[in-house]
Order: sequence, then structure tokens, then C-alpha cells
Amino acid sequence: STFYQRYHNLEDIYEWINRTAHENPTTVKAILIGSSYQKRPLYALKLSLNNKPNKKAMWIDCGIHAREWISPAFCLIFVQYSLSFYKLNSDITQILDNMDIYVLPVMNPDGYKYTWTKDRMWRKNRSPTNGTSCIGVDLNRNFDANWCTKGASPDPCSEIYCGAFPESEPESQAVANFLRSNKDIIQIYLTIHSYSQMLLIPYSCTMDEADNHSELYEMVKQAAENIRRYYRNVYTYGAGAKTIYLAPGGSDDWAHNLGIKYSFTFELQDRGRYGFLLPPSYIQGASNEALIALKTIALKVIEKT
Ligand code: 0X9
Ligand code: ZN
Repeated sequence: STFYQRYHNLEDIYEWINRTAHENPTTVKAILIGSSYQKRPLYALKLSLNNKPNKKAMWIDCGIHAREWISPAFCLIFVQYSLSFYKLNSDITQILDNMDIYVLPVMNPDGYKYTWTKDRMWRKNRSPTNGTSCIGVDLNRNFDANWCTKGASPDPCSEIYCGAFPESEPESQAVANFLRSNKDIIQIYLTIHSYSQMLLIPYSCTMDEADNHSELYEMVKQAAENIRRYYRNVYTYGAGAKTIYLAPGGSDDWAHNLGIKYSFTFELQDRGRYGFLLPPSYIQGASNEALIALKTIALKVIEKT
């Protein structure tokens, strides 16, 4: 199997980031957006395939939740695909001709490292809380979107602990700061999770519909139809709170409220047979599905603007 058909530990991913930036000096830049609780760097890759001025942008983050290994694997495949198939595949060419893409392969490096060394099923980051031995905040409950209401927990021992206050964690703060600083150019926010095969739109933090709900709904519907048509696999879709569960403090809802109107969470394969322990032989197929959904959405956004 090739490099991309395997899961990689954190050190190998850092090496890959470095190598990818160095081998593509005109099209890829590694941007340091912050660091984790344990002081590991958070590098996003900026893909900018042509010099067209005033381009819009898309943001993709992977690995918010440590045990969802298919997520960083997808980010690596996506970067590789973009660099290899620009000018060969018309969809990715059109996308990259119209927007720069920022890719954060591992948003939660401390947690990811921990899943490789200590506990494969770890979800949260690794920051401690005073007065308890329980470790970690759920970074996808730590954003400022109806923070710590129903669907999140104030208990540091919970898997869905929201943290001491919104953006209390260096990882969520780094992403929020980057998006705030670049919100005028970033049109699409995409965050990759697993598992359950869902394409989610805001809101998850309330039962309310987003202001552009029907537009977003049409996009995930078409994306799911394309996955079904090309790969014969079923993805459900819709507003997070109604499709999966109420879950406040998520990055997608927060980005939407910031003004990044096209905001999505993808939950990749599978539907529970292997769950978080998706075998490496499924990486390529799962990533192909996410890729076609991403293309469907990005092309729609480009068409509108
Ligand atoms: O609960 C989550 O954070 C996500 N599911 S997961 O199994 N990967 O943990 C769903 C996130 C949906 N979006 C928001 N809750 N904002
Ligand atoms: Zn997740």
C-alpha cells in the first residue's frame, strides 16, 4: 500500500507537512496558526495553485477529535490529490483556480499522539483542570456558539466537557483567531469527523434553522446524491441538531455565525461496523466520498459568486 493508504503517527504527519511545503515552494505554504496545550505546533497548509488576485478561500480542518483517524488521513489525501490533479481533473482545477485552500491536518495533536501511544479511544485534547485528575476538553464543544448548553457538559470528566469558558483551549483559540482574521476571504468552512456517514449543516447548537438553511440543505443533498451515484454508499444529511443531536460549542456553528455562511461538518465512514477503528483498506474509499462531497459543495459556491 502507498503512504496515503495507511494511517500515520503524529511525527510522520509533521514530516509530511514539512516535505509537502518544501517540495512545492510555489504552491504550498506551511502557516503556523498556534500551538497545542503541550506546545506542539499547529500548522495549516495553504494551497494556492495560481496567482489570480483577490481569490476567495476555503478552510478545512481535520483531527479535532483524536480517535477519528480517518479525518487526518483524508486531509493528507486531499492535499496530495489537489497537487497531483490540478490541470488534470476539471473539478479540482476549477476549484483551485477560484479559491485558495487552507488545510489543518491535525487540530488536536496532543490527543492524536495519545491515541497512538496510550488510549486508542481518546477524544478530547490533553489539557488538565484544577481540582480533578480528569483530563481534556472536547474541542468541538469549546467554541462560542450557545456554549455549554444542552448537549455539552460542564463536568471535566465528561467526554463532551465544554471547557472553563469559550475558546479556553489553545487549539480552538488558534483556529478561531485564524478564521476571525481571514473571515472576509474565507467562504467555506469544512470540518472532518467520523463516524456515521453524515453531511451536516448548522445548526447543531439549537433547533433553529440557519438563515440560509435551504441553500445549505440543497448542497448537502446534492453531495449525498453524488456519493450514492458514484460510490453506492449512503450518507444522511441535514441540520446537525436534527440529524445527529444537539451539540453546542461546535466549530461549524461558530464559523457560520462569524459570517462564513457555507459551513459544514462531514462525518466519514463507516456507519458503525468498525466505527473509529476503520481499517486502513477503507481510507481511500472513505476519502473519495468526502472528496466528491467537497467538490459538489465548492463548485456550487463558486457558481453562486
Ligand atoms: O459530536 C460531535 O462533535 C460531532 N460528532 S462526533 O461523533 N465526530 O463527535 C458532530 C458535530 C456536529 N456539529 C456540531 N455539534 N456543531
Ligand atoms: Zn468528531
